Amino acid sequence: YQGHFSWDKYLKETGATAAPAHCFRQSGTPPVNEFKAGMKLEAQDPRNTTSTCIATVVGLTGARLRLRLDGSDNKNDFWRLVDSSEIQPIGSCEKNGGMLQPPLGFRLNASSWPMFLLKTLNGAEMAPARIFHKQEPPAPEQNSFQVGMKLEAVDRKNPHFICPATVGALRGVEVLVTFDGWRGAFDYYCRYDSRDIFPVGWCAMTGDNLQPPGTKAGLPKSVGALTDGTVEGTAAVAPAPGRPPGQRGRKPGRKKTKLPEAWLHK
Ligand code: MLZ
Repeated sequence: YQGHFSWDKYLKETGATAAPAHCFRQSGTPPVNEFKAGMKLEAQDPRNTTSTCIATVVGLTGARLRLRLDGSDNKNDFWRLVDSSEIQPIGSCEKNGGMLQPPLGFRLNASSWPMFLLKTLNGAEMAPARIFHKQEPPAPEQNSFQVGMKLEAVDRKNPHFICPATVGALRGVEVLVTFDGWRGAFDYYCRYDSRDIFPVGWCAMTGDNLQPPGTKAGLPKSVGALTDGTVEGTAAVAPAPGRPPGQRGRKPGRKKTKLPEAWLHK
């Protein structure tokens, strides 16, 4: 048994500081998650953000919902915070004069959408309005991140993962999120008020699952010395030819890297 990743030990080991909570557009106490698997709601289609669709909660992870658009396949699930403004109770779209749309990639003929909509809503368990959060937390007034600060961030290529990250650069209202131990393969710029970034300790508070850092590079020297030789060489990092960019990284089935003892609490 490896134990699990400890921010406390990792921050000490790396000599880094956590970005303060006021930098983030997140609530101080995580929003209550009273959703249940199977509940239906309205969500913006992530692939076509002007359209509002019916979604089903197919999973719950901390303060997030795993959503699947009705009429879509199971390859395009997406995750939303329960206090996201992109989810609404069923009926909201119509109330605002809008019309529910089929998801991009609707698996039936477009002409069957009205009947599909009727059927999918018939007898459905609709998430009650009271479990939605009235408002998203307000955006902080300005970008107060600093290069080197640690945070937790959604890996946008693997959005079910929240991972330890470091502010790599600042660019006006944007922050470069660099994932610890992955040599840039998953890094992205986002606005400082993105809902995809969280203060250190967020996952521990919400009960979401925080991934451990990768072990590919950027290890503090003292930590490198503690590894047992199972850390992969840098040669494994370049995207293998023919593998799509979203699937870089460890080949399936390859031996898992052991995390340095210094990051774990037992
Ligand atoms: N399947 C991938 C997941 C990497 C996730 C990295 N997150 C920053 C791998 O193991 O390579």
